[in-house]
Amino acid sequence: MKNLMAAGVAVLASAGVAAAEEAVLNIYNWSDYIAEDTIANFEAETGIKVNYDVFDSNEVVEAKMLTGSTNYDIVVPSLEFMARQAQAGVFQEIDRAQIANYGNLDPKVMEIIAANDPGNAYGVPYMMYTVGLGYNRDKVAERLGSEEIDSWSALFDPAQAEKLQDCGIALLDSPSEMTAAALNYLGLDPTSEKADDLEAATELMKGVRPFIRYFHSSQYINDLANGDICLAVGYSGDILQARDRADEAGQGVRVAYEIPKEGALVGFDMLVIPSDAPHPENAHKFVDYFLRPEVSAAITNYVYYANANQKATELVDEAVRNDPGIYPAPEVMAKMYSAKPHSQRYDRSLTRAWTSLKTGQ
Ligand code: N2P
Repeated sequence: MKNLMAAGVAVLASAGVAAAEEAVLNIYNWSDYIAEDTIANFEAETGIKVNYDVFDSNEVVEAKMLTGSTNYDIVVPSLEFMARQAQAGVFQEIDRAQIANYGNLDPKVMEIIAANDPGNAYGVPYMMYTVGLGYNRDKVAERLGSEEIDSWSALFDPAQAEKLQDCGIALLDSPSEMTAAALNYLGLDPTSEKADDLEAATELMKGVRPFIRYFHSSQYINDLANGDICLAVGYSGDILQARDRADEAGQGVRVAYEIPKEGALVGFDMLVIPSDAPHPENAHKFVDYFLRPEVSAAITNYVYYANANQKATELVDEAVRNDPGIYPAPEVMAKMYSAKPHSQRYDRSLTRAWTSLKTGQ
């Protein structure tokens, strides 16, 4: 009897500890990357209040993570950035025992990710993206003679970029992703860290620098939708969201997304939990909620990025599932490349090259 009592007290005490975590969850995610009701539904169901902040740059996230004490419970870096941060010890391991829906993740995707997150210890894939070209069909047709763009030459060939200068070209303010695109266009390894290759890629971009209106990693969504720019290097779903915003505005702006024939970057953004997260149990609850098929599918349907939840696919709208910009065909996938974590040394050179490109010095 006494033992039973003791066991009961122990159970109550552990329940007390679990309940002691404040009903708060601090999330730091990419902008335009969640459905309208994802957070509200989670809050209503769990009583957990979510503070939701957004960013549009891996470099910004990395600087914060490496400084520590961010107060975030969930952060969403891209895999190649996450890998380096994990090595620096800033994340805690995902506790699968707290995630009943973990088994919904596609094992093939998890295996690919494991190359950069051994054993899938630290991250759960959120969404997959590609980095390609978004453009205004009519403005491009007027200037380049076709309303289809199929090559990175629309950007990297100075003769073509010059023709698009007046209607506005925007580049991602992402040294890693822009430089990889330039390397790939030159026929070089997009993950090369060789000094000569970086110089060649930077020179290529400098050749079209006079025709670039701005460098920014989210502004292009509205600008494409409103017809204020005509070409953007951007993230697949963001450009497809721009296409929808343009349609909804009804001003006749037609936006398209293209994975150029030379290939493009494919990547994964990863849900991770910082080591010093104040609410790790709530973070696990959110990851579990996200991995419900209907929750993953609703986000994909809204933001136009593919997810790695194999049980969600049948719930994804047919138009989304059949959109080659969201779920590229196997022959297109074969031309895609992924990024690798940079060495510190390369990162410094890359930052220097990027600054010199942007400032023109
Ligand atoms: C969301 C952009 C996510 C893709 N707006 C870049 N990691």
